[in-house]
Amino acid sequence: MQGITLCSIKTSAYPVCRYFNRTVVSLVKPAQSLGAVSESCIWKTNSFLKLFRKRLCISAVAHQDADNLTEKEKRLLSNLYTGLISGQRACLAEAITLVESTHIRKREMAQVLLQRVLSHHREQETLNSGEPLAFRVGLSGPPGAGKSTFIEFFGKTLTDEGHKVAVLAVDPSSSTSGGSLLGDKTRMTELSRDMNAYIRPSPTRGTLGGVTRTTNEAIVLCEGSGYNIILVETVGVGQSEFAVADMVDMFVLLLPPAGGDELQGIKRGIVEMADLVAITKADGDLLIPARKIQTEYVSALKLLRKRSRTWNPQVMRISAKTGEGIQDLWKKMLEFQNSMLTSGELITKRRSQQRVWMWNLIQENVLLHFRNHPAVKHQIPILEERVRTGTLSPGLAADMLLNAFSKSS
Ligand SMILES: Nc1nc2c(ncn2[C@@H]2O[C@H](COP(=O)(O)OP(=O)(O)OP(=O)(O)O)[C@@H](O)[C@H]2O)c(=O)[nH]1
Ligand SMILES: [Mg+2]
Repeated sequence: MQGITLCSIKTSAYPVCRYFNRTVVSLVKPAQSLGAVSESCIWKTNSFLKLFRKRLCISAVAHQDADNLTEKEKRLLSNLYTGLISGQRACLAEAITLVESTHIRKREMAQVLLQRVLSHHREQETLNSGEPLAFRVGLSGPPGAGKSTFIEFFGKTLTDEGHKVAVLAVDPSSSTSGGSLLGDKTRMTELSRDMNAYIRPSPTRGTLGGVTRTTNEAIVLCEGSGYNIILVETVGVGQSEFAVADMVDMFVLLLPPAGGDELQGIKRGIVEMADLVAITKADGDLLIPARKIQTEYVSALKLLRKRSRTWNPQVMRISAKTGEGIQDLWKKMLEFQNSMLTSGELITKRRSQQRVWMWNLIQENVLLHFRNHPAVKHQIPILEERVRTGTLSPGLAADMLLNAFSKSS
């Protein structure tokens, strides 16, 4: 009975932690003095209170940051936060727009919001026995591999099973073609109408080949809004997939059944990162080439360095046209998730990803600060030109710029 009471208080008390702290103390302390509460219940209560105090500290940090904000901004953030965690799509969209903003004030607000969403996220994870609430999957492949068509089919399969799916489409090609994302939206017509799916193109600016710093933050916001499967689509032509691999639990490479030449653009390093390779369009006339490519990749993967203690990358065939192989692919993905969770590799991976991401942000910001610093800004093109024409060594040019920068900062 006491266990049940404690458990139900636990669940309902999270949103009102301050009240809970007081309530539990006032309920348990007198009962304890009367000898009506067992040792184990007291122990559970104490550890739970410790957790709450920790939670209050996290809130305090967020509140400290929020102190710089005006009342109006605080109200706006509060509404956005409440709407976001209760699953309102409009609030999620607005929150992602806020984190994508380059406006300094808005970035400050975005950080306060993110901090709150992260605290909420941590609480939810604690309730989930410390296990991640969402499965993050990166999907990459060369242009035209069939990524969007696959996501449309796969996404529908997942929402039919009751999942909430968020698709973050990172598309570096859209800045040049100007309409690729529009194309994606029309290719994902069914999924974009589904109330349990949310599709969001990422802006193309940023230093990581289309993946912006905000993709990672958008993942956090989607999870805070209750999406439990996050698909991040990238075109495998640049650095973007390396950056995406550092944000997701599983990295899936989609390859069309094309000859060697067409796959030249796919860098070996990308194949090395794949936890699963899916040969797309395995239907009709393309079935035979798909089988051939599958065999080639099975042999190729055997030669690659093993990245996980428990998982061997697999090669599968799928068709988004006939649906063939897509359920099997999902089963394999769950198998991967399970094995990574059981071995503890998933948690370790997520922790190291956080660290990598922090350094990515530092690098990006330090470089931006350096390039725009008045002491070096005008020197850069002149020295670059001298290095290019061979009148100055790269090392000397770098030293000159760094010296000018450090003297003036
Ligand atoms: N036969 C067959 N064709 C497919 C399949 N999936 C996609 N296609 C076709 O392949 C072409 C490219 O598909 P997309 O889904 O747009 O490919 P993508 O990888 O998203 O392309 P980008 O976003 O431009 O990089 C389209 O003409 C699709 O109709 C499939 O399973 N079978
Ligand atoms: Mg696409």
